[in-house]
Amino acid sequence: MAESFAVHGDLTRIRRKIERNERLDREDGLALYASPDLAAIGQLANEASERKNGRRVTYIVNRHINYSNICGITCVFCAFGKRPGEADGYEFSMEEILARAGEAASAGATELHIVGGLHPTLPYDFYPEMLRAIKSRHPSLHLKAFTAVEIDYFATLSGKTLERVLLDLMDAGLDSLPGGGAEVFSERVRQKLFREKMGAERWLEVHDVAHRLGLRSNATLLYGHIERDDEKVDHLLRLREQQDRSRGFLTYIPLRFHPDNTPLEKLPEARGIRTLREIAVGRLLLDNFDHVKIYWIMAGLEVAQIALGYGADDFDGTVVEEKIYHMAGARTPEKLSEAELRSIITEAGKSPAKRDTLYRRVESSQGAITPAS
Ligand code: V47
Repeated sequence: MAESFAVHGDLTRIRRKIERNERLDREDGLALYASPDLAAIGQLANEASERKNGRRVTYIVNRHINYSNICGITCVFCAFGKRPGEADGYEFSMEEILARAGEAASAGATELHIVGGLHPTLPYDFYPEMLRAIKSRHPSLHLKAFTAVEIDYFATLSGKTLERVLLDLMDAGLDSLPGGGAEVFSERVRQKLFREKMGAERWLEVHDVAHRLGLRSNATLLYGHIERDDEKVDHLLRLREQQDRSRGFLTYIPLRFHPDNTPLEKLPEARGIRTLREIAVGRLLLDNFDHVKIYWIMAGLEVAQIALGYGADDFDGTVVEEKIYHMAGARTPEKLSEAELRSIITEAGKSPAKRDTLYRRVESSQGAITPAS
């Protein structure tokens, strides 16, 4: 009984803080994870989302290109990366990459999302050459490429600074960075699940340098494995501090862990309720992020649609071909049409709006343009 009063009191305190435009703190974050009243938290998050973006829910026509899954390191949670010589390892040729870029451009995509493993033998020059080859053929495609982990690896590979690597890639056509590789900013979890990979400091440093060079980027959190609530709160607060400093994050994307085909496959899969809470808590703590994205590929379509009432204002995307989650057992399809995206958003009571990577409106041939609110 005493506990339920305390929990109720927490949400009342949090609501008051939000009404007074006061920042939520670590204690509030912990209370949001602990509260049984997910509906109330979702309502607060939906209101916060609508204050920023109205009833508009954006979507993007994009395509993912996972150019290779060959990777020199092993992360316990990852089903995508394969050691050199291992079965299921693959590497697209430049022709295959360009063919996918060409298909994306013909299908009306405005963005390519390009990521791969940490390939042990491809030379540094391969990466700027890949971007340059795509950009010279499709100058209007926005190239969102390489997670902070890849950028850090390119710096090691070339002996260059992060700044020099990013400048080389920008010169070749890089337009922004995706948000992957952050996982959970917890040294405890890193030691258990991804000890060969960079830690929080370096992930934040890559984004800091990128923002200072004028590149925008995204931020993620991988949830539903062995992480604790306090570690997720700390992760979100570090993202918020970084955003206060460098202002370059476009969107926050919580990513649901898929355990199949990994050593963690006995872990129970996080269900929809957990996804809705991650979206809502992210929306409430990250008051300096304009957008919260639901990535339907990992959340599942039904939950992704409901997340639009729990604080998500962006529904990513047409995607077309996806390997990271599908090698880890995701049962979602790999693509959606623009018409399907619009209908999912409309059915959720929101107003669909096509965007480019930088969240500028793009006219849609698929339906009436809804006014920006
Ligand atoms: O960093 C790896 C995650 C991420 C698994 O910026 C896994 O717009 C679940 O970052 N189960 C890559 N997740 C994907 C990513 C992303 C996706 C969509 C949009 C954007 C964006 C970024 O996928 C990795 C890692 O956190 N991941 N293995 C797995 N078994």
